[in-house]
Amino acid sequence: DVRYPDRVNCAVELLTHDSDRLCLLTPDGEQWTYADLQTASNRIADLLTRVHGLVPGNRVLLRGPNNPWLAACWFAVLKAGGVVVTTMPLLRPAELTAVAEIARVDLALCDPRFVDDLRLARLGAASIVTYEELVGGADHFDAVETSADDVALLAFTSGTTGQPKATMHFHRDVLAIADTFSRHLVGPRPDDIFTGTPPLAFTFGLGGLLVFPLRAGAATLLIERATPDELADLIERHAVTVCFTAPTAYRAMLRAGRLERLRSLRRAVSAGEHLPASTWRDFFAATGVRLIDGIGSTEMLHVFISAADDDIRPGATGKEVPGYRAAVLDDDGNPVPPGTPGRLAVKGPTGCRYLDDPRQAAYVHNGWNFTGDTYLRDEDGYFHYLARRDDMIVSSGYNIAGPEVEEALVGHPAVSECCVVGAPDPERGQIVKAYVVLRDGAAGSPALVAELQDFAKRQIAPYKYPRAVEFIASLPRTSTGKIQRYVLRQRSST
Ligand code: 3SK
Repeated sequence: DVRYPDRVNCAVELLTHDSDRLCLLTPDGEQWTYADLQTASNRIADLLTRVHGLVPGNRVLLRGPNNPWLAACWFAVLKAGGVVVTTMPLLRPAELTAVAEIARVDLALCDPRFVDDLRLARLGAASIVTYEELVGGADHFDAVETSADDVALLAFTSGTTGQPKATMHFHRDVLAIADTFSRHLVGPRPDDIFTGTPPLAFTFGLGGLLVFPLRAGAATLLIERATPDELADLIERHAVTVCFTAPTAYRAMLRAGRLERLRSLRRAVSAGEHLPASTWRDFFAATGVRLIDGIGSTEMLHVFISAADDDIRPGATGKEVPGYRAAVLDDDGNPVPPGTPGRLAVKGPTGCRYLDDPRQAAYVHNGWNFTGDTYLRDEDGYFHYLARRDDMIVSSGYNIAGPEVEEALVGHPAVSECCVVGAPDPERGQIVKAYVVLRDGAAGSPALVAELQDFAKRQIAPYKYPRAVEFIASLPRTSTGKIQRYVLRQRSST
């Protein structure tokens, strides 16, 4: 049930558990109980209101890596009735300026190790308070009785186009993502230990590493930074049971080997990018864990199509998460027959509300949120990802989904990862071009290009094979790890 009382503060709801249960863990062995987090966030909320003049509705920028301090500040701002604007730790001054201007922030709380770039940003009248300065607050704080429809978060998306937008999410939305996707697909238990790599500033990480574990009274290991190999070590050392990360990290863990380190995992969620069937199968064969794929978006706050356990069909994203409806529509907004590609549209308890941004009209119409993805729904009701709408390549009249070609190429032993885009071509309009990152030890050569082209032709219709292949050192990514296809599209057209 995703109906909540008119007055609800999600921070209060998430912290209402046995006070001596373990709540936050760190790789260094710090352990915070629910009582510790309650007290730390009360102290900060008290200081924010008493010393820094925060009033309900004020917007507070948070900057720091995933750790208990960031979590305590997140809860403090919400308890004080403020709006949290969590930023990616990797953002540089110009990007922080854009966030502060769009969100019109009133105050910034910052990890002292990350304050230099924030000081170089233009924050208007907002002052910066570092965690070290957050001392002397009272242990007790009466949380503001916010309305369920008060804005709790401004989450930023730069999408894959580089143009930042703020999305507004209410207190009830924060609870709804836990009571839909997490409850029905992840099924957390109070004795679970969660971990993963996405920053709390990315709503995939916020849900998976803070909201979902705490809604269930479970614990979460907050990691500031870890390579996939280090993540596997931490999973073993802390007997982690639920992991949230991206397909790239699951593939890297497979390559790193020693998969017995993942023995404690009972759930592993993959999102942020399409999960190829080959990655799902390889991970299952090596660990016995069935990856839970899902599509979510910052606009929808979290995952709205997914599948778990026996419902999983590798390669398909899944079905609607209980509470959500999804459809595949044509350009006039009519449903297309099963098996036909179209625009993915979704509605549910959460939805897109851009802050002061005309792009709202393009995202939401007739109550449907148009995510910008091209999908098809099969006869059994499973949704299959084809491409982002602007990733469809039209070559000699054929529609080709870049990710399908990528999926074919990543199965080659020399390929670590790749991105396929359309490159302008005078004869065909566009040709399929693959940017390929090779595995350590493999070397790019004309012979390897020909081999990759043949390899692709053996798996997908030959007209989809990459007529051009370029080897590159790494793929350009956003701070949330999504491939910036537009950068490669631009590169391929120059
Ligand atoms: O943007 C995404 O890919 C995403 C996936 C899952 C949950 C939340 C988000 C923002």
